[in-house]
Amino acid sequence: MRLEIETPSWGYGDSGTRFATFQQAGRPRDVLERIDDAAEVHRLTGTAPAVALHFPWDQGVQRADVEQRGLRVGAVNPNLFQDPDYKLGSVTHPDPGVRRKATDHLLECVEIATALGSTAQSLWLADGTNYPGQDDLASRRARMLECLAEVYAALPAEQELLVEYKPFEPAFYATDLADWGSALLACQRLGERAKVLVDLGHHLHGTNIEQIVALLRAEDRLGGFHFNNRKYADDDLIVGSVNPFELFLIFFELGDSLPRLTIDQAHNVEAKVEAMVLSVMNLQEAHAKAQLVDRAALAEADVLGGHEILLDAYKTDVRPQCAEMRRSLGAAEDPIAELRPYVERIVAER
Ligand code: RM4
Ligand code: MN
Ligand code: MN
Repeated sequence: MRLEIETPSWGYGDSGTRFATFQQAGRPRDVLERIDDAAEVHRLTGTAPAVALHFPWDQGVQRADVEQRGLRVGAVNPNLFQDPDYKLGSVTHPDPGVRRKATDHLLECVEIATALGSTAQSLWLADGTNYPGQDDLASRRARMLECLAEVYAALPAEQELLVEYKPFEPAFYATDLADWGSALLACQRLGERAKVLVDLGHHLHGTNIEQIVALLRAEDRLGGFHFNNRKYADDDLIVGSVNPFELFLIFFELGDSLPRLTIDQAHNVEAKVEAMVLSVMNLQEAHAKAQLVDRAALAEADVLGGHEILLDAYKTDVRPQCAEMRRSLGAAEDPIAELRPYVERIVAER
């Protein structure tokens, strides 16, 4: 019942691949309708009380718009990846004029977060190079740190700067914040309210994400998550759909101290609101299973005994208890069934 998930405004609008975007019937026409969808996900699941916003995509939204719908504003996300000026980078760009523009956008997002009552700016950089020799890697990092230090200095005390990493895409040779280590070192330079954000789709194959979680948590630098699932790379599929055991192990490492938990998904062929509801339910179940682990017995167990204790918890069917939990929160026992009238209405109205 303690679980609180932020759903992303950008996860409700149309999205696509590099090949095509398929429009969905009932898709939101503006930011207010995206927030309506987020409110419906919360109404049905009981544990999605915040909506993360992306600027300038959500430009113009007011705090009251969000609160009137029974939600609060989650993290504010700047956009440093679409303007043509950012072709060769944003805060790492060789041209100081472009770096100024990027830094000003981040500073504007600090003000937006303040006005909306948000407690974090969540930064993802698309910056990187495609060819060896294209730019000087150390200089790019120095430029980035200078810009981020200016932003960090402008953060009010109640705001955190969350720093996301990603190994490749859109850059295919050297991404400027490619892994948890690059992000952590940047955060340590900036200050204690700079923390690393772990997006489950942003790792190379074989990476032990739960170990990264344990390490960042021990350093008090785990700022939060972008939940999704992947088979190959940044696939942005429904969290828990491909690798539910990994999700369970992440919640096991988190234990009782839950950081900011945000969904970051792009549903291209599946129904948007339904996919978001399923994602929240998968998070509820993974969290519930992790709570079942007998930690006292685990501390005493031998090699395979410990493994068995984890599997006992993972193999428990917690769906009835999660349905009961939702009911006691005033949400839906069967959210997918109860979603249908809302979908019929938005398809007709929009
Ligand atoms: C990126 C990254 C960011 C998200 C954008 C839209 O791959 O995951 O968090 O804001 O996509
Ligand atoms: Mn992300
Ligand atoms: Mn991503």
